[in-house]
Amino acid sequence: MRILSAEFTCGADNVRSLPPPTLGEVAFGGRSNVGKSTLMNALAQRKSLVRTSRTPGLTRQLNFFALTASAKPGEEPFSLYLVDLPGYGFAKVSKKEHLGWGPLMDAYLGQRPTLRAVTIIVDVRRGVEDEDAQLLDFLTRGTSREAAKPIEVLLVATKLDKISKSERKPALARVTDGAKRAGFTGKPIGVSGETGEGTDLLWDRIQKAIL
Ligand SMILES: Nc1nc2c(ncn2[C@@H]2O[C@H](COP(=O)(O)OP(=O)(O)O)[C@@H](O)[C@H]2O)c(=O)[nH]1
Ligand SMILES: [Mg+2]
Repeated sequence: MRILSAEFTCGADNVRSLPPPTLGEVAFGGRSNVGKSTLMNALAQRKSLVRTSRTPGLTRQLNFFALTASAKPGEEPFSLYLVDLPGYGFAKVSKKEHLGWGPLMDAYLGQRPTLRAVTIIVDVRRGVEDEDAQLLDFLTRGTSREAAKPIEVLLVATKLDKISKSERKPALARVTDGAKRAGFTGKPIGVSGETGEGTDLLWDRIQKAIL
């Protein structure tokens, strides 16, 4: 994928501050520190479009990044938003916030008309954990989006570079099994945000979901 432009558009901490629903959107969710920002930067082919850190962030807002990309030279470019969802599974988040996704996430995931795909990122070494399973379950039930088009769920196992070649197959099989228990029957896409491995395949899936 050739990225022709990538820029931060806005952050939204309530439904009214969401940008107008003009471009197709792919949202990224995952536990804090799973490697979400690193993967989004790898997809955008930018070093620091999305801030990365060693300390899990407290940001509760949705951040929108507008990208224009072209799959092959001479092919019509397309535009989309990558949407950074708040990281979950962070112990310092209050008990109250922990229960449920909060009104913004509920409204966004349940009703956003331009939301085409949600990428759920798990650590290939840890597999599908409780909150990943909750999100998978919420998205695959589908009933929560009566008013809007169904969305594609993309399950991504990242930090593939952290395990040896021989560990990959069993680790990915564990991710597949964990997802199945949450009602998701697809296969995970193995990637590394660090080396960029697997991001071409992920882009293919994103492009298909957007167009
Ligand atoms: N080895 C390796 N480290 C990664 C990878 N992705 C992220 N990291 C590291 O994991 C930490 C958290 O990454 P970040 O992208 O900020 O996570 P986020 O909280 O999910 O946005 C950082 O120290 C990254 O350098 C990866 O694919 N491979
Ligand atoms: Mg981040």
